[in-house]
Amino acid sequence: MTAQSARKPDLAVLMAAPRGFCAGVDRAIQIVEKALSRYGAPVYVRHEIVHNKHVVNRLKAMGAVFVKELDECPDDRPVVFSAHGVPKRVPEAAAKRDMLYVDATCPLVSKVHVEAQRHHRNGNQIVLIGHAGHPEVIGTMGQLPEGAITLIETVADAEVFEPEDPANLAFVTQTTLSLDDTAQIVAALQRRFPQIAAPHKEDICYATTNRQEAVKAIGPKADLVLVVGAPNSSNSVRLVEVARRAGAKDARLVQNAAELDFAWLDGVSALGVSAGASAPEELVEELLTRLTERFTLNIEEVRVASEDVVFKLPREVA
Ligand code: 0CN
Ligand code: SF4
Repeated sequence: MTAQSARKPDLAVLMAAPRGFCAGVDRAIQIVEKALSRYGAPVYVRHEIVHNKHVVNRLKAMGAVFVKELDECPDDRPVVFSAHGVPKRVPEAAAKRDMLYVDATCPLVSKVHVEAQRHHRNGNQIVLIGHAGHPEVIGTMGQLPEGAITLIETVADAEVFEPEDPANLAFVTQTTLSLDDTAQIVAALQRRFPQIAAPHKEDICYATTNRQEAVKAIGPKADLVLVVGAPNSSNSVRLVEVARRAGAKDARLVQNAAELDFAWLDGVSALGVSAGASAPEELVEELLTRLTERFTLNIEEVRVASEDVVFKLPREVA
């Protein structure tokens, strides 16, 4: 037996479950696919349908054209709005131009839009807990007139925020935040403004919650946690932070198997693996395949929840 054919070193791999696609992502991708088969190419898509290059490139190859803004689309082709939601002005502009548009906003994001509108009708000033510049935040803030919603990103923001009237105040959140960071921001707001109206049920969605809980379960046992996902994917980036805080010695985001650097695995005997809500399972499988080049994998799934959420498709493509 040569040295090369000697058995590869063992690597324990803890697979977080749930991981990867959520119901909102699944629905958004199906909307683009069905729009392409119903209306033919090109179908325009405003913003990355979900934050994943692999998904976007596959749809591009099928005839989808991705644009930043609606004014880049012709009047006579269908346009799909991404899963993250859009400000009200976007469907309004599309309707004015008589365009056929299909809204792939996740129903759980739309739910937050409805909540914000309800608070506004009730005369409340609204605090949105979220990250500036993220399309979901732009979309949620864009449901109401300018000034109706104040963005709060941190506990420090919550500590200095001065509402117009503390008795008429409500908060909503982005769906993909860290559960723990958000709880701290909410606690600061509730301490300062005990009357602040809260969501009936958490705005952080089930998929974000379950993926973070799963990473918390593997983090303490892992020397390294790899999260498959994109740098502009809020929920994926949160999983890396959650893994570190849960006790993983290191945690990294990888977009695909090619980004894996084997040097990261020096001294690693237990590797955790998860994937953001917009990352296809295929990319996770490719990562495992690349790992088998150097290691004998002992794979174990760590499941904290089962998911059976399915969202209906909009009538334009159903
Ligand atoms: O990665 P995503 O496309 O979006 P964010 O996590 O950045 O919000 O995942 C789908 C989530 C939604 C909406
Ligand atoms: Fe919807 Fe949550 Fe998935 Fe975003 S992460 S698309 S809010 S289910």
